[in-house]
Amino acid sequence: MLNRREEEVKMKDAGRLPPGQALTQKFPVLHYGSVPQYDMDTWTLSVSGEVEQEKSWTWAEFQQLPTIEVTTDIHCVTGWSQFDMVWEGVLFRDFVELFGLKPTARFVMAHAAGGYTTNTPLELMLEDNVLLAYKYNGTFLTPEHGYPLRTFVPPKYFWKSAKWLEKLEFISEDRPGFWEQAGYHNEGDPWQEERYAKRSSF
Ligand SMILES: Nc1nc2c(c(=O)[nH]1)N[C@H]1C(S)=C(S)[C@@H](COP(=O)(O)O)O[C@H]1N2
Ligand SMILES: [Mo]
Repeated sequence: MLNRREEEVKMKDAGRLPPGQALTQKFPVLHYGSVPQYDMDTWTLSVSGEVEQEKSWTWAEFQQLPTIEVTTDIHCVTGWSQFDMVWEGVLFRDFVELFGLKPTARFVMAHAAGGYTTNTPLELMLEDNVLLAYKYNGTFLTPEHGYPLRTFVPPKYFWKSAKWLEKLEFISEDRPGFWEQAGYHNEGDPWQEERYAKRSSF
């Protein structure tokens, strides 16, 4: 096995390490606030806003939905990247078929425990690798990594992947989420190094 430094050089050469990032070989835990504890008998995921049908799923119902596995890299705005992570969950693109979107739906606000939110364009959420993820490396997420469910949006910095997801709100006009209000870039593309907003675009 390559050491961290060798692996970093290899991935940089392969074009897989975005500018200003360093490789980590462990899975860091990072969030604002504390890890929520859920009673899975009462937990639900709900969808609202510009949808054809408002709906919610219990944990048992959610786990009945077909899942896919994706192996991909993630990049945290604080500077670490992790390669070849194996995630499993419901493909977001398939999920929206279950309730239907109004033509006015253009952005998605993910609402998570403790008031954490993050905004993304709908178009991005419909890409190939975007999941409502609940397994990592074949086992359920640990509480600190977002159990039971998180959004998984690997094309963007990892703050766009909301741990402890509770609600998806489909909106017609963009508005900034938690970190986006606090000065992070609205788009957060690691390849463009969109870490912080030069000035607020709102
Ligand atoms: N609910 C919630 N989700 C969150 C955060 C948070 O503070 N709260 N932090 C984000 C940030 S900045 C990162 S880097 C990743 C970290 O995920 P991890 O702890 O599983 O590595 O979670 C993201 N999702
Ligand atoms: Mo982050």
